[in-house]
Amino acid sequence: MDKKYNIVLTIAGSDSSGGAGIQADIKTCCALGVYAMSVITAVTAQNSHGVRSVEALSSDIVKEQLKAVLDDITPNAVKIGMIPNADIAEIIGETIKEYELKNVVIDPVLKSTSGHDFSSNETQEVVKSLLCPLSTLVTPNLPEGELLFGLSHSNVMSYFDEKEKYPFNILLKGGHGNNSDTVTDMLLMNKNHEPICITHQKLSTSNTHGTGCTLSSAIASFLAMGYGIETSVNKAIEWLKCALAKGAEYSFGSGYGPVNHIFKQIEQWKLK
Ligand code: PXL
Repeated sequence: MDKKYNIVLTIAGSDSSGGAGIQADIKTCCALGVYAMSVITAVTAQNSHGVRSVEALSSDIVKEQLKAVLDDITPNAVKIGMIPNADIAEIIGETIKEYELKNVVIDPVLKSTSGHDFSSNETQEVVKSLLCPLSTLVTPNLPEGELLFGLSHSNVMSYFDEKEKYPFNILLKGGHGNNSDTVTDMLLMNKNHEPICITHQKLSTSNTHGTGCTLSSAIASFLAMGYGIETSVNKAIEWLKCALAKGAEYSFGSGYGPVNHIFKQIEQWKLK
């Protein structure tokens, strides 16, 4: 028995419709051949139209889940998604320190694709001051980058001018940008002096539910395999582009459908 899985621990909320949150994370890890462990922070009731309600799990059960897995199994990477309150954010921060977790990717989930608010100012403060400095990469979209860090496409250089303010790497995702044809994601790395720009064609689809969760867990999966940050980001974007293109072919519910996490499996087994 000398084989070892590449393991990602996802710490996130549950999406009953299966396209985002912990379900998207687990599907992504499985599709990329990585073993997924999951610590659930909150449960949402939602469908393709939006979030009907959210209930945070107690801090105690979140802590118990984290302790149970980490006392026994060391993940190769960690993805952090929905954090429903500041207490849970603090528990996650203490856990990263105590277990010296590596390759931590934080997707600062502030709103769902359908516009539901997931985070309070108090939680955002803990995410910014405690969690981000403990992470390998933070993956805000443009509204999150602006709100959390005051960063936008036009002032990204302030990341490099004030590095002491940002002791972590950021992938500023451009999907909410104004350009109708292309999307530019910017990778801001502490070791560099300028952004690495990744520009790709914008895909016309409303099946975008769970895009952010899927990208961050794909990055965590590639980090878990041992790739560096830049390679992991590039590979994850390439894979997400396929999952989005393949997801665009499907109708699912009557609102925002999910990306297609299982396109490879459907192809491989020639499923109908
Ligand atoms: O995509 C953000 C997100 C994260 N986590 C959960 C969600 C969503 C969006 O709906 O439901 C649980």
